[in-house]
Amino acid sequence: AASTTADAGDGPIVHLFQWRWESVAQECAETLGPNGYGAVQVSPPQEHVVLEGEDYPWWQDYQPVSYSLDNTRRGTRDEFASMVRSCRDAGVKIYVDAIVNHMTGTGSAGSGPGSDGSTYQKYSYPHVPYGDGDFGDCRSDIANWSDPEEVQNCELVSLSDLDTGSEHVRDTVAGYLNDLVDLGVAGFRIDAAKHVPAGDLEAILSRVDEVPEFGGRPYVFHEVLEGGGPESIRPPGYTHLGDVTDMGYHSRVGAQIRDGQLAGVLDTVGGGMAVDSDQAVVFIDNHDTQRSDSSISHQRMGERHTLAQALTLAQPYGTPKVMSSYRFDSDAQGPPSTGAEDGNPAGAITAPTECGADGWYCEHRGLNAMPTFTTAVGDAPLTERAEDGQERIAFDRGERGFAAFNATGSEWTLSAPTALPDGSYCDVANGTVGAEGACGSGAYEVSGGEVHVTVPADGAVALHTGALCTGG
Ligand code: LM2
Ligand code: CA
Repeated sequence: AASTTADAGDGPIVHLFQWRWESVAQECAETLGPNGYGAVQVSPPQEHVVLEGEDYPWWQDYQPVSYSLDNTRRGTRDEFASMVRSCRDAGVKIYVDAIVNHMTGTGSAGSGPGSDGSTYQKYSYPHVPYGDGDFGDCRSDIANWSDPEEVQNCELVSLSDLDTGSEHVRDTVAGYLNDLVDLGVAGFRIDAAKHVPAGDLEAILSRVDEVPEFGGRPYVFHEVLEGGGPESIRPPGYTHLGDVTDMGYHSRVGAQIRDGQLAGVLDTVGGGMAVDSDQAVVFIDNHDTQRSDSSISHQRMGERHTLAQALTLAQPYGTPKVMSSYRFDSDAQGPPSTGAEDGNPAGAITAPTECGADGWYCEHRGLNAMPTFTTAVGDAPLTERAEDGQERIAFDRGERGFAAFNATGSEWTLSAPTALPDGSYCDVANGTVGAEGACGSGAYEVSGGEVHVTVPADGAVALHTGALCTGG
């Protein structure tokens, strides 16, 4: 509803999975702002379990112990606040992955203390405070995934399920979100939204303040996995409360690009997606699918994955979210770190300033200034301009952009008609754009409604009216 949440801000989102706050701040200033990103999705910032016995898996973050922002694996509250300011100064918003459905689980999770020293047990979190009565009556795992009662009131992988129908829980969760908004956080990914009744989320979001710096309500997108059952627990059941993640984009488009079916992608995004374009957040992969369906990931696809994310930024469906991740040998493996240290038992996460080193992929850097294309073309319609088999396509976006994609092992040189005005354009898929209009990579001429480009093997070329080559 327009009353509870804002529309997507300008520009694509990048998920800097497991990055420390100080590294995110640096990346905003040096890379994300200049290359056109609108926002960063950061890892959950609240106090979390610390699982030494499990070798500190990444998923510690998804088991909240309290809503303290201090001393998480990613830094202090001050570092978090300073990151929000640095990114804002670079024109980049911070979106927080907000866990509102549950607190900690069982088994290896033990009973604390949490990352900020809070004691806890399952169903008892004195630092919040939440007690036994703040959790639902169903204290067993979801069994029937088509039954909204179970999906929303029983436990997701045995995580203690908050009674989001209660005033105390609603006020407390809204208090956490408002603390973040006060620090300048401009949006939220609502984790496990499928497991919270839409009415409860509406009650919580209606208590969330406007973001002071940006004006208006925070932008919200809900993590709602497709599956059986009625609409109330599927993506369409949440679109009145913000945008929703479209997993079908990952599974369908991700697989098509992996398999070199680029022409088919245009048919897929042209119709039959789960929700309307302006309600969807789309991605080739996320931190979950990388592990559940690893065939569609940078680790498996390499350059083809870069192409997939570039094409996602160029096509017209949804708000694109870019994944930026690290190499892993086992699903639970945490981010690259220096090992356990005093005051940081989970180990100091390394700063991925030198991407490629230490296992950080930094997929977003390989996309160069491609996010500027997304913003420049806006909702201009797609017109196909060239095709060479299934594996090579080129299209216009109105009169604002032209892009070509090549999922083969050899260069593709083509001449294509285009509606771009005559001029010299920076290739934003392969280079950045300098302040004085200097292209980081080559430039291409558009003349008389035609353009001649050379698309690298497993690569892209992208030109748009916001990146004219006017400098040296
Ligand atoms: C999500 N979206 O809706 C996140 O994207 C996903 O990464 C989260 O699961 C999930 N919801 C809950 O927030 C991750 C991870 C799970 C992990 C949980 C909790 O994928 O494997 O579960 O976080 O840390 C782990 C264990 C699981 C155990 C559970 C509770 O893997 O075996 O269940 O903790 O102790 C007994
Ligand atoms: Ca629930």
